[in-house]
Amino acid sequence: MAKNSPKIRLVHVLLTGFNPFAGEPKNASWEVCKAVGKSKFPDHVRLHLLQVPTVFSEAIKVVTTAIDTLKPDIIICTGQAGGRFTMSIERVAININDASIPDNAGAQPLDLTINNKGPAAYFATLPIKEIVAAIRAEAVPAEVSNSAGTFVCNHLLYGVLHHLAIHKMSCQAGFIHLPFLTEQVLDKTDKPSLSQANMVAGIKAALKTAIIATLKSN
Ligand code: PCA
Repeated sequence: MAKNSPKIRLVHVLLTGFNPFAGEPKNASWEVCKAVGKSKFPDHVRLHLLQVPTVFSEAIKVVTTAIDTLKPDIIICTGQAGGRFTMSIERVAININDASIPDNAGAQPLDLTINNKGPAAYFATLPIKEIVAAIRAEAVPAEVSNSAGTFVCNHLLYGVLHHLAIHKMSCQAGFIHLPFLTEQVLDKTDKPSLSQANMVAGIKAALKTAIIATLKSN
């Protein structure tokens, strides 16, 4: 580094993906996270990868424990949304568990609040519109999504945002749902997919956007 060049502060990024569920051998989100983890990032970026169990409560515990240890500046959780066409940047998490299938521990909560003292919803704090634009600039389909569902992904996003709110931790946090990987739909003629390379490029664009926003804000 040149003698008088300004020092860029370290940015810690927590990137999570889920383990396989619903009988699928792989979860697109974790496959993409692993591949993103093999990419080269600038020296001031520390990327922390975490695999999250597709289990109610456990998912929140695992991620909030990592947040308390790492104190990340940016948290991007990802999950698979088989059937979606685009990378979906979630705007909001709602305070409800309403599972149409059991989680990986066999629990299937119906119409239950996640936290009976928490608000009805939390908004993600990532720059969601900028992230959509950055992913599209990589020629990868992306959109803002106004529902993360009512299964473990919405549950995790709600739990993370609630944890940050009650501990007054200021960081950018949000969730990106990913379509199936192309390799997952070879025998599913009615399901859309994106390639792993496209989704890796999309997540890297999302990370870059959030990192720039973080550095600008302080
Ligand atoms: N997708 C599920 C949970 C785990 C995952 O990858 C969801 O959309 O809730």
